Parts: sequence; C-alpha cells; structure tokens
Amino acid sequence: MSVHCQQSPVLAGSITLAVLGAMTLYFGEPSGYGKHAGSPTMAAHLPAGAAWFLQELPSFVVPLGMLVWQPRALFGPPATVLLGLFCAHYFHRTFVYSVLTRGRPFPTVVLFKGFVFCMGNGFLQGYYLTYCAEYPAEWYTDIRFILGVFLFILGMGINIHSDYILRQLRKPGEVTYKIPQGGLFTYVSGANFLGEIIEWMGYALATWSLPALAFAFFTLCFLGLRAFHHHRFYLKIFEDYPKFRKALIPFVF
Ligand code: NDX
Repeated sequence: MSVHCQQSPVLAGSITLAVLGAMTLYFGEPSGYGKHAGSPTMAAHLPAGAAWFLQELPSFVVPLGMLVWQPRALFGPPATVLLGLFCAHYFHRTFVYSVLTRGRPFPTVVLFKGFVFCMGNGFLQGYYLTYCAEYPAEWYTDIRFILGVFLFILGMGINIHSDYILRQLRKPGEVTYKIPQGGLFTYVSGANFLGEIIEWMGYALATWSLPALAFAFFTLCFLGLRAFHHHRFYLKIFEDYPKFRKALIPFVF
C-alpha cells in the first residue's frame, strides 16, 4: 500500500513543536527530572537506564519502521541518508546512553510525557522524510547538506563527549553532584546541551525541512532553559564554581 504525503499533519506537527518550545521558555520552569526533580519519595520513579530506554525508544523505532515499511533505495536518495542520521542518534540514545547512564531514578510521569513526545517527533520526522521530502540528485554536494551533516556530526561528538565527562564524575551507584571539568565544560555549564543543539541545527540545515527546523527550535528552547537552570544550580551549590563559565554559549550567555 502506498501512502501519499499529506501536508497538513506535517504543518500541524511542526507548529505544535514550535509552540511547545515557546511554551517551555514562556513558563521557564525546569523539567522535573535529574537536578530539578522533586523528592524521590513523592512520586513513582524508575531506574534512569530503564526510563531513558523506554522514553527514547519510539524516536528510534517509529522512523525506522517507516524506512522499512516504505524503503527508498538504500544509500540512494538523500532522504534515506538523512533519516538514517536521525535513527543513528536515537540508536545511541536508546541503546547506548541508557545502558551507561549513572543518573538518579527518573519520575514515571516525566517518562510518560517524554515517551509521547518522542513518539510524536519520531513520527513527524519519519513521515516527512519518507513520504514528503524530495531532494535533487545533487543534494549531496549542496553546501546546506555538507555543512549541515558536518554540524550534526560535530554536535553529536560534543554531546557524547560531554555526557561521558558527566558520567565520569560518579562511581556506579553514586548520585551526588560535582563540578564538571574539561572539554566544553571549561566554557559552559550545559556543554552536552550545546552539542545537542548544534547537532539538530545541523540536521535542520541538511534536511532543509520545516519539521527538522521546528525540532531544532524546540531543542534550543528546552535545552537552553535547562542549561540556564543547571548553571544557576551550580552557582548556588558550589562556592568555588568557575566565575568565567557561562550557561550555554561560551563567553556570551
Ligand atoms: N528527553 C529531550 N513540556 C526529554 C525528557 C523529558 O530526549 O511536557 C526532551 C529528551 C521531556 C522532554 C524530552 C520534552 C518536554 C517534556 C519533558 C517532560 C515534560 C516536558 C515532554 C523528551 C513537557 C511541555 C509542557 C512544553 C509539553 O542524577 P542526574 O540525572 O541529574 O545525573 C545526570 C548526570 N549529571 C551529573 N553527574 C554528576 N555531577 C554533575 N554535576 C552532573 N550533572 C549531570 O549526567 C545525568 O545522568 C547525566 C546528564 O544529565 P543532564 O541533566 O546534563 O542531561 P539530561 O537532561 O538528563 O539529558 C541527557 C541527554 C543529554 O545529552 C541531552 O542533550 C539529551 O539527553 N536531551 C535531553 C532532553 C531533550 C533533548 C535531548 C532534546 O530536546 N533534543
């Protein structure tokens, strides 16, 4: 059975993502997990690894299912390669990050919301690239594709390296907070978030699509605010926190 592109769900999904990003900034509240979770006794929690696995799984499975269900020529059309990059990110987040994490138990309410979010976003990005996107054969040599993929890989590298630095701050079973040192943490409190933001901006450039732009905007709002809250947390907790360090953008903010 062939499915034809419907523009209205693509538009509605992209607008919803952008509105959620704007709402996140407008309300300005930290999302209630990790440093900003309430007391663990107040609500149901799952171990961090299980929670991240369950929450992120739809972002991997849904677009992958679309690729398999309606395969384009593998490594042929740029849309397949671009959706492959999306799946690669979420393969890592679902099957690698979740196994390695040393995070605190995760509230099930936040997990449920995250699961719904990942399902919706996975569907939106997958649907657009599988059924709607049309790229010319020369897209691989277009500056938007080349620069976008470069930023995507750079951002993913920064994100993975920074999450590694955070993980090394704890022994297995520990849940205390320490001052992160090294890598981009020398300059910003949210180094892992900066990497992820660069990654999705690169993806938006490489795909040149509204859904990817909306997701990059959401990520900027959500993780930008989270970086700000983390920075404030560090300044409050650690008297010796490096004064030179900014929240998200080196030397600026
Ligand atoms: N998950 C993206 N909003 C989110 C789940 C929650 O992947 O309804 C967005 C994602 C979702 C959210 C998701 C979307 C919006 C939702 C929200 C719930 C409510 C909200 C749905 C889907 C909502 C409205 C109303 C607008 C609709 O103990 P711990 O956990 O703090 O330990 C941490 C540790 N660590 C330290 N250890 C020692 N010393 C220190 N100083 C430490 N500092 C941190 O390191 C963790 O184990 C680990 C990383 O912690 P942290 O806080 O730096 O990162 P975290 O936020 O946990 O993200 C982990 C990775 C990271 O690479 C980040 O870039 C990526 O996931 N991420 C996270 C969130 C969203 C996202 C990417 C994206 O938008 N692209």
